[in-house]
Amino acid sequence: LAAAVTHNASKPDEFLRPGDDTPHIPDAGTIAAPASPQATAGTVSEAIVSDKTGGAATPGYNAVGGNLDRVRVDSGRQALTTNQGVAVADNQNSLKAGVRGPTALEDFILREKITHFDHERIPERVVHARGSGAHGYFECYKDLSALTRAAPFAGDGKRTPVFARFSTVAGGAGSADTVRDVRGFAVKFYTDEGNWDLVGNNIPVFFIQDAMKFPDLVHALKPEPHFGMPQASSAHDTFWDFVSLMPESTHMLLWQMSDRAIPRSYRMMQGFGVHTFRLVNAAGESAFCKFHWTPLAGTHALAWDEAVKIGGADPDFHRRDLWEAIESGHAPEWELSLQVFSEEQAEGFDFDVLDPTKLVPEELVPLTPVGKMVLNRNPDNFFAETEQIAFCTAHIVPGIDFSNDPLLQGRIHSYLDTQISRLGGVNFHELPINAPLAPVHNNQRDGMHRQAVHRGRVSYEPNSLGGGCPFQAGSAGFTSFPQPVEGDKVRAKPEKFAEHYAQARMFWNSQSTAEQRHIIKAFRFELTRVQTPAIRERVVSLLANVDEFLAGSVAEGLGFAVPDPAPEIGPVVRPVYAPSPALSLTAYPGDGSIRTRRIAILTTDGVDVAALSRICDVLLQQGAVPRVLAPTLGAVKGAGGKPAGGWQADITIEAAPSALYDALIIAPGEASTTSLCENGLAVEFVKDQYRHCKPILVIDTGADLLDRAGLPAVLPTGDADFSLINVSADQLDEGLAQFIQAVGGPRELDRETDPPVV
Ligand code: HDE
Repeated sequence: LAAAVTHNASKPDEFLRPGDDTPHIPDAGTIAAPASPQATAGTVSEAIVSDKTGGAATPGYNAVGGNLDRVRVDSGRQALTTNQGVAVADNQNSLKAGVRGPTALEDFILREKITHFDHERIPERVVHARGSGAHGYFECYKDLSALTRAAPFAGDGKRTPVFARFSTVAGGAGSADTVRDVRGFAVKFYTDEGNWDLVGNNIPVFFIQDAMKFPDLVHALKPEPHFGMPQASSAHDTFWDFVSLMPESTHMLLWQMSDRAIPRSYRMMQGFGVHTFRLVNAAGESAFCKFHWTPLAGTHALAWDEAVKIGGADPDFHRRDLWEAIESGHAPEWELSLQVFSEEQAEGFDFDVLDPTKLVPEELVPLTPVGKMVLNRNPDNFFAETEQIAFCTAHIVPGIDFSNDPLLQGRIHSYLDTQISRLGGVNFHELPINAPLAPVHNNQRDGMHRQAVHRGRVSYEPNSLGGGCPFQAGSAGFTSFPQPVEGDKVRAKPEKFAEHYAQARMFWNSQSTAEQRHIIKAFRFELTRVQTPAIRERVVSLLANVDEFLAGSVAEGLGFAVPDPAPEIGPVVRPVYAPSPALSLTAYPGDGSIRTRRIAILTTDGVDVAALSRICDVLLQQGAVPRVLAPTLGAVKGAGGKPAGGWQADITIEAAPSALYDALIIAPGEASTTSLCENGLAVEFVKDQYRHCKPILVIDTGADLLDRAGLPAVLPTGDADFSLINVSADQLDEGLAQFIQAVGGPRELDRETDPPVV
């Protein structure tokens, strides 16, 4: 026995114990070079490869990076240790009584390792469990001190570090990104006067008017309790049962059934603070305010069929997209705008600004751009940062204050409370990602996982033994806006809360024809999944109060006649709104650039190598991400089977289906096209690109694949299809120019028919 456990350097093979001789520092290993020549010039794949070399984020890249520096751990050239810092000689074998004997209880190394592992998971967020985040900064355009004393707005060009987290609502932490759902849009500002969290969504209104109903809403939305299905989906009976009995949900339902709920990217969606907030200046004057984030990349959505297919092909689609955009240097940006209005103005509106199921139309109060957010650094560690970040609507700073919106009032409580079980105690604010950059001094003490080492004997105030410190900040500190309050203590709602359909109708009337089509189809899909006929009918009875055509189309798709409109509770004054163009996704096309857009280039042996090189060069110049797809990995050969100058497939057609790309180019080459025409996956690829209304460029012989896929030459309307570009070999550059314009513009939604012809 003694011989077996004693280290014997002269018999290295007796027991397999790597590293038990001298400390062994392994090589970093060879990291595969990017597959194709085009991948060497600043593309996403290159950025990811270089990231794998373990390069640490540049210290000081933004201020919060500095804050995290003190806790960053890089284990390069370091020996493995226990959590007590004791070097571990053998990380392969547990301590045994004889090589074939039982494991010794004294093996503190094994026990520490397994115990830690057993407790690696923490509860996921009860909602918004699935999310992705990044660091960056907010830059204020102009000093806004006349309006608010909030630190981020306190100077021209002032920068405040931020961490933003985007999320779905319903699904668990491991669910797919592209499900139909509202998206969370939460931003933590590490201001020099403390942390301010703007915890919003990508839709400006909400399902319910009062916090009292939130647990009911979430219970109805989450997987049904008896069998735990469905995951990450609202298409089931309990959700629709609940909302069909809550007419105040109708406005939000229209947004949720719109393309907003299947964004192309987190980088391409708006964000909204939803509630009415207050801004307060140094003189104590206050105005109401709504917060809007607008993506500079424009607002873009997926097609539903595409979103479903991406869910299978790459459930991390949005997470990967955000990560890759930042790694490749294309930092996403959003402009922050305010809608500022006085209390007197608010009283004149025909809706109540405290009602979170209503928005303030831009026609009533225009948007004022005040700054921009740039997300330029990925987290070092998903768990430490994205998972442990704790947003809280109660985190406000001097210059920002709450309104009496009853939903917001409930949120102020919930977010701090939920962290106590999620993050294991009251000291979650000390986790590096949550710690403010502003100094923290108070008399709160102890509790689980306390990090701060408070010195001195004083932990109370007032005190004389500590010189009265920490002292009250007086007017320099946070002071609640002294809003006069009167009235009986009641459980009730203000009168204007009773009207539920006017803004839903405004939203509907503001949508493009294609957007309306998508809303109808989304209702049809969701309600088809509902098993209880009475619930389907009740939902349509809500829609009957919004628009006849909408209700009629949904009812027709479900196979019943439009029921009577849902009855009103009491007499209601219904305002009439003109369409508001800002409510359509088409209002924010972006700058027309194709930066970060993923372009599939279908090839196989026999491809025209010169054309392939030209295509990739042009796309890379535009900042796009071209990917060479072929039936198998390995070298792609040119005409006559000649080696094609180092061209390799980046990925196979089988491993990366059509839905993962924004656009398609079928590379020319006679033999290549003939072989692709025989490949069902390639044909399917082309069909899906067409069905999802994405640009397709075919050059020369590539056109055969269009015929094989049965794509119509013109749109169902009879008009030319600008996004289906078919050019001869000598028109390659003209074809590429038109293709780039099509990729940077909106999708060709006129291709859509119901059901699809392709
Ligand atoms: Fe949340 N919400 N919520 N919510 N919410 C949470 O907090 C809650 C609401 C939103 O990336 C939870 O830390 C109540 C509206 C986002 O970490 C929880 C009510 C809006 C995130 C919670 C609402 C949101 C959350 C779960 C009604 C848009 C994710 C875990 C009274 C303006 C933040 C957590 C992140 C997360 C409660 C309604 C947005 C339980 C009680 C309205 C973006 O505290």
